[in-house]
Amino acid sequence: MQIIAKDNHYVVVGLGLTGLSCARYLASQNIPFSVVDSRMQPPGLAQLQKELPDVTISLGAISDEALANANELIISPGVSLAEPAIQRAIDAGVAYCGDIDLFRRVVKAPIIAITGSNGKSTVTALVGEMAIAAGKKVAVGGNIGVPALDLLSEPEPDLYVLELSSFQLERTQPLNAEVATVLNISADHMDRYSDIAAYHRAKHRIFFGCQQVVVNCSDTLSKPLVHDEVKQWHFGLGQPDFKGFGLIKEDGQEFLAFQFEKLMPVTELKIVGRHNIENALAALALGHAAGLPFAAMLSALRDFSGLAHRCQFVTSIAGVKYYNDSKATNVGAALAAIEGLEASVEKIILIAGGEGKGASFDDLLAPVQRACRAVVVIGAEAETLSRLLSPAVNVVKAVTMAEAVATAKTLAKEGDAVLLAPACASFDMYNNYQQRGDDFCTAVTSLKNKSVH
Ligand code: UMA
Ligand code: ADP
Repeated sequence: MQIIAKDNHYVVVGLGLTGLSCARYLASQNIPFSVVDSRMQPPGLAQLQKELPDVTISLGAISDEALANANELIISPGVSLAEPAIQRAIDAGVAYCGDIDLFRRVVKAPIIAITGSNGKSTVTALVGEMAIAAGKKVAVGGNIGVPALDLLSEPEPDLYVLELSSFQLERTQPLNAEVATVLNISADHMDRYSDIAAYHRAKHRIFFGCQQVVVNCSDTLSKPLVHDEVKQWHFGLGQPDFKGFGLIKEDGQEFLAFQFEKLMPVTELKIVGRHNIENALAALALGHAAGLPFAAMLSALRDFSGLAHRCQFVTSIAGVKYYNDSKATNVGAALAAIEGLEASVEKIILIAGGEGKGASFDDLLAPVQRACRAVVVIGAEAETLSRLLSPAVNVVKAVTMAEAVATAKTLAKEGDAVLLAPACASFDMYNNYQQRGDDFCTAVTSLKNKSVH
């Protein structure tokens, strides 16, 4: 493909949440643009036609012609840069970026930027709550759900807290964040990256141009390569040292701590599991780097009861607790949920399965053998999970979530927990993880109603 002339207009690729936010932003700046999406019915279509009826929209297979004359492509995170038409346009010299670049070009307030394989949303939400408790005007968004461009406002807030995915970061130019972190790295999105090194490279782009970094001292893959003048803070579950956030143990009690100072007993946290203690420490480190006072941060930590679909307690039926961890969309997250719960219950009945994203499930085997009484498998990876886990534990297949929950109930004994932690994406059965979690909660509630009557 030969580029002959640019016609000074932008092409927004993808018409989901991000595409819609880009369209609104470009329209507000009177910048000419068109929109393409490979789907015939992209989710943002009706809204865009309602808000901006004059915009040209091309749906279905993305053509070279639709991209060729663009001044710049603004590519949504769900669209791979390896998509053939995109790749051909890039090879032909068409400039491209993501919504985060458009955002970065116009904002002046400091950004706290958060990525990692797991814990991003929890830490992002926590830092946002900490900033509010400190009396700051804060805008929280990105991969957590509100596209960055929808955060723009006049006057600007004091602070932005952005959750960023590898998909967003892989196409973002230097972000120049005030504070940046990669919370942890474990395999995810292996259907999109050639290997873990490529995924790691995408994540670490978050550090480009940052002033301060927060490092997980127990995850070497989270450590950035940055200049000496970049301030470094760290967090981990061990005893903290200089510039570190960690745990101090005293008289059988654990305290969140900064350097050599105890901050608050761990028992005052409402969020459960060791992974959430790490999340609390990461949030403290990020907030401290951004200048938030400890009193406000600790008050926010005490109040924070966690986000829906993350180790969310649903209800108890006949002495069995039901937990919705639908957001455990990879193996690392499912492991954290199992490990976070196992100490407080007899045994776990795990509901797992869905779309595997090319990951290996091998790391599940030992923890499942140790902590689970049985596993109910669902979705596209049901057979693979069954083959792996059935030598170690009772595995039962179910077709629907209602069947999975009913089966789990028959397998559970008093004192157990039924845990939905699929270790997979939801797209084989649902639109998203929220819908899957809601389906689980509905099935649990209706079982409870039946067992009461
Ligand atoms: N798609 C097509 N053709 C297109 C455009 C998109 O088939 O032309 C498909 C993609 O392959 C993808 C889906 O549509 O499966 C959505 O893609 P999108 O880029 O339109 O997504 P948005 O609606 O803009 O939502 C995105 C993030 N989604 C993804 O990165 C897949 C949302 O994160 C994020 O909240 C939102 O921007 C606002 O920033 C969701 C997510 O699943 C929660 N993120 C992944 C994760 O957390 O693991 C990275
Ligand atoms: P993300 O936004 O990165 O998906 P969330 O905060 O939404 O992370 O948590 C998703 C799931 O990941 C949780 O339900 C839990 O199972 C797991 N998880 C959360 N924090 C951590 C952590 N620090 N380490 C490992 N797993 C975690």
